[in-house]
Amino acid sequence: MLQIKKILVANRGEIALRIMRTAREMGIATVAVFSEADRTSPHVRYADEAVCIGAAPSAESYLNIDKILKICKDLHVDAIHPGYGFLSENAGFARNVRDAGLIFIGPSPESIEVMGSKLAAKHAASQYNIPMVPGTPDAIDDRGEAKRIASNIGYPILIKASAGGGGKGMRVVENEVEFDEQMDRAVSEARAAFGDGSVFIEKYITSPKHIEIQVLGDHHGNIIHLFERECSIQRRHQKVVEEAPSISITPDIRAEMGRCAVDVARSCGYYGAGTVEFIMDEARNFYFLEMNTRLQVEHPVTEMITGVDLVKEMINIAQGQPLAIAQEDLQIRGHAIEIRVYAEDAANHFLPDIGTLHTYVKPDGNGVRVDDGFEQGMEIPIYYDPMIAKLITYGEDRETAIRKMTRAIDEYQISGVQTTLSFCRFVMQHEAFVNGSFDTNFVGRYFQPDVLSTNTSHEEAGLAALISVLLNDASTESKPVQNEEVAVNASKWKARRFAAH
Ligand code: MV4
Repeated sequence: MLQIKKILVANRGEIALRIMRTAREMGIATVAVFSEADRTSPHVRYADEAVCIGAAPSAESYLNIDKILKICKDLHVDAIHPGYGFLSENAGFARNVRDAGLIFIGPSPESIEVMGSKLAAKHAASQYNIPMVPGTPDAIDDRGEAKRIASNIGYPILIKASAGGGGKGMRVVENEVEFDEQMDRAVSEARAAFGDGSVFIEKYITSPKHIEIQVLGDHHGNIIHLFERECSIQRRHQKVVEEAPSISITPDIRAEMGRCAVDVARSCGYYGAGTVEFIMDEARNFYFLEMNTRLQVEHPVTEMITGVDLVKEMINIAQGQPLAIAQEDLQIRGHAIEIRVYAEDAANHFLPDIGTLHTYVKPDGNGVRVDDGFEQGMEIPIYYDPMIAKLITYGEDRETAIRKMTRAIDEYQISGVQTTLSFCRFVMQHEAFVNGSFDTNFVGRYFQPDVLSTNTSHEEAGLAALISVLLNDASTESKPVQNEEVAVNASKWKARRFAAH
């Protein structure tokens, strides 16, 4: 049996540390790569070896494929774990890794490619009996025909980019009058963001719950699922609270959704860890949306309720071992909730709030897990995702997990930057969250900044927006700005960065 002896983690922050910890438990040596902004990061100190790969911007460091492969060669690395984000769903990278004679701890480049296209994913899944939202099976090239299909489905409909992710290139169309205008927008947005203007239509499910299933597949054709995660509490496609199991599904739905997820994975010959995304409507009909071919941010809640170390399984799979767990061996034990602690000011339009962690004291105690990559005194770099930590609580049932979360949030001491902790406390105490009657509209429906009763400043937001226009800084690999709120967000980073120079 092949034995991985040294893993390079092509990532940073909490997930790099998370992966290295499991590697160490398995007796595997670790190599960290880091940018100039991350020189003092815990993941760099934790690793057995660490190499600086370049300047702070990701394009010059964490996304530099040639440099990463060169380091692997120089340090006799056997395998690369990509974590999430960065190169994790880059089929070309997975192929480069394979061609360099190294092991990519993840799925095949072919699986990444198929699932990276929503239309290709649907085509693959259509070999099996998997419910999908009514819509067009292919990219739209004839608008007349598309409009006929839309009126057959019934408005509102949703136009989606096949290459899309995170809601980009997505447009709701309320009626046929709006069709052409929204189609033009979706196509140009998709072309700008992904270099691919292919779009398709689906019936718009207005109040869905977002439920995803964790799967594991090995190189021998075995695929299992590790139940669901409920991820409906999100804001502008950024998840804020995740939990397992979901309060909204029955054992029968769970079994059927699990079967569907395994079939989706089977449809592309999947191996490694993956997540199959579904939406569920008010009548509890669920539909397959897409598959994420990476380890996800919210994987810890699944680990807590199953007792499975997902990174360990990923490494064993990559070594060619058959899955040691059978579907029948798995059961749900207890309840886990994760909140994402972002350096954002929830009371002020969730503006990213960079700065120094003057105070940073983590909660602890029974049923509390903190996955983070920062320490007191460190600065939150402006170049990357502003997530400081993931706070996970585990208890015998949902009520216990919620109580533990509220207690842990209150113990968490962070000063120097504003965080989403107070917002998460608001969620934990909200009746709709507690009784499970929430969907993906939760934040928009129930949250107004003044419920946090802190320093809301519309003036500051307006000023930041103005500075944004004046600066027009193109030095970051920023995503296309889609709406006013995102523009304001981007601007505060720039304003602060500007002030620092
Ligand atoms: C949908 C939908 C309603 N109807 N598709 C958002 C991102 C992408 N992963 C799919 N998304 C959605 N697709 C149909 N036919 C609503 C969403 C959606 C959503 C999905 C999951 C989690 C949060 C969301 C927030 C807004 C919209």
